[in-house]
Amino acid sequence: MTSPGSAYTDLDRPPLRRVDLERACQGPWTSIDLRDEIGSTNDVAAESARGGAGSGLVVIAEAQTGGRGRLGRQWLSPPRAGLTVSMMLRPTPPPAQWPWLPALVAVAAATALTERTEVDVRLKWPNDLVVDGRKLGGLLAEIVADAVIVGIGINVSTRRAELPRPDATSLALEGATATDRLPLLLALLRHVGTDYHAWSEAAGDPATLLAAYRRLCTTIGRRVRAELPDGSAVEGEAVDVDSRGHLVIDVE
Ligand code: BT5
Repeated sequence: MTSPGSAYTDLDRPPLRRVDLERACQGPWTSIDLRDEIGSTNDVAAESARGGAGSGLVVIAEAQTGGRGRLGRQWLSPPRAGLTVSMMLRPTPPPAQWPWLPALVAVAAATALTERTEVDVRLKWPNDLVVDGRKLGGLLAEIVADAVIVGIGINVSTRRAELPRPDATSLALEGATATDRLPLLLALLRHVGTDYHAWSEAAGDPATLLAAYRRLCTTIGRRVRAELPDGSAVEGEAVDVDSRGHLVIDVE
């Protein structure tokens, strides 16, 4: 008989256990789907959404064979080295406010990870988790069948040689005081749950969220180069993230 992670060989990377995750089912979280190896947690969550699953499903994979980034890019992570999680929500605020959800999850994730690991996790616009400019995690949000799916990948015990780019990092590499995935995952879901509740109560008004996002966003104040949809590019200083979530660049 096999169960998720039963054949693991790396003692630094124990599997998550279904029984420990049951306590995550509170607030908006209604069910947890823990898988050993799948293509992409976002795809499994999307399939459930299309099948009519209720709001609050969390899909977690120990390994992904087709982890996706944005714009057709890949997300790569060795089995159990990180957290690869998708949250499926059917928000009550109007759909015009739904694009705020990835920012909400990014803020909650940075807050939860910093609280648990003492690593100063910040955001790079739009939704990368970074430590001193190095990429620790990323988010991929999609709207499927009246549901928002926010997927997040976080490097936890990933070693330098396992990372796909020199400017990527993991909590272990940044000297985290804790690298147990279970408490990190529970803290992440708790923070997202609390912030989601507040945002829903505010009918999707992003004011509180935007203030927290601005505090955590290291892109503001930096020189940036932005590629525009028409193929051109602009350079300048990023001065703000506005109330639509757009990065404001001073090109003077
Ligand atoms: C992202 O895309 O950063 C979003 C990543 C979302 C992954 C999660 S895992 C759970 C859920 N299920 C999925 O299938 N996806 C989500 P983007 O900004 O496009 O960045 C992708 C780029 O980051 C790649 O082209 C690589 O250069 C780099 N990259 C890939 N894996 C990485 C890793 N583990 N750590 C840091 N950088 C990585």
